[in-house]
Amino acid sequence: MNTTPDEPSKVEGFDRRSLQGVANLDLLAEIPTDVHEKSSARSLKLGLEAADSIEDRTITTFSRGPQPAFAGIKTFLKAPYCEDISEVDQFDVAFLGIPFDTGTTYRPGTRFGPQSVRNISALYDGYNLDLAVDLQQEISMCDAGDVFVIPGNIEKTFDQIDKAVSYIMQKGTFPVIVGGDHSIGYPTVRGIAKNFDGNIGIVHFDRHIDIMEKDMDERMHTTHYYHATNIPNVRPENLVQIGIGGWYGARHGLKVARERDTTVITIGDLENMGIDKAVEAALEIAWKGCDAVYLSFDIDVVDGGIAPGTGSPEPGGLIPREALKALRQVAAEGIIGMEVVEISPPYDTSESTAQLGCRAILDVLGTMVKTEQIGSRSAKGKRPGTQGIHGEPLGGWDPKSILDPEATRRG
Ligand SMILES: [Mn+2]
Repeated sequence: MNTTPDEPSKVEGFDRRSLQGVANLDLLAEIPTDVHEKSSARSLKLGLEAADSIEDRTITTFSRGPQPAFAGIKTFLKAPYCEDISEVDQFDVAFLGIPFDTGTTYRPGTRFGPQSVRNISALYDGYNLDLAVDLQQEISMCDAGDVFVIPGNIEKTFDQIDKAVSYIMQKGTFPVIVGGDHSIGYPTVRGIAKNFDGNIGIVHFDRHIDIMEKDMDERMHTTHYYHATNIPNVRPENLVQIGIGGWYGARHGLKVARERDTTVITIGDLENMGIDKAVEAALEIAWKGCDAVYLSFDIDVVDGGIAPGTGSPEPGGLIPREALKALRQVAAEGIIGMEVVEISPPYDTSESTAQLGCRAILDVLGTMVKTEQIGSRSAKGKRPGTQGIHGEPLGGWDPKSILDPEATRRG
């Protein structure tokens, strides 16, 4: 091809300027860079000027910013560690780890999930061409660390998780929760629902239906949606379960789903309807009579060959491109919180499973920025004194857009 870019194309109907990639290059150029510049200045102040032989004088002696990606102390996206949890309200978004795997019924190891997601997140600097967003520039985010779980006691751990999630909700910060096995899916919803005045729907991606009352006599990672849909403002008719199927899953769980009439969308349904349409239908059901939707993403909804680092892998699941697209579609409608569960690093030999969990979070946050739900594009404006991903002051998000902290406490 000897054509220059702006000559008309010989490909019928093709206009180079209509490419998302080309258009987004321009959009990204419009996003300011002042937060990056402040971050660089802060690194220089804290990390000592580099040795004389270094030509790039933004480099420091001690790594104090996002670079090198493989260096430094790994919080999620190298966001500031919110060690004093009372300061979590200074951030739009809080990453919260729940290192708990006592609810596991097969392979353990998800207690190391939050740390593995933090570790691989260092690869990313928060900007994205597909969505034309720059998380570092456009949202303030902290890593709230981990919940103090009680490995020998599921019920006490549930109370700890409920209290932690409630606290972050009451502070008005958007929670990004990383497990842990999926048993945490009950207390996460409990913590959110009791702080929300209105009904909450759930969009649940998983290969497993997870709706038995008990498994092996306890509330294991196969039971959370039985208990979550007993919460008065979390109704089973607004639970949509996407990707369910395969050969692992107790029949009595299916009986509960039938009795409660939850909506089950199999991989076959996704194939038949097409993912866009199936997710559109899922959102209609999840939102019906609700004021908010919670997103639960079990990494095992992705094919076990691509995401092997998980507790109960299953072949025949989604490919990452499909899963991420579906997640973006759910996020675009608005969500009150999200969780990513079932990443088990001991089985995750290439970190691909943790990376996919990290991408799920980035794609959801990027979509929320793009749709002006959070961050500096949000109509709610900036809150002074908040901090950007690498510790610089940045704008904020008015949580009252979806949450009234004074709302009636339930349950
Ligand atoms: Mn599962």
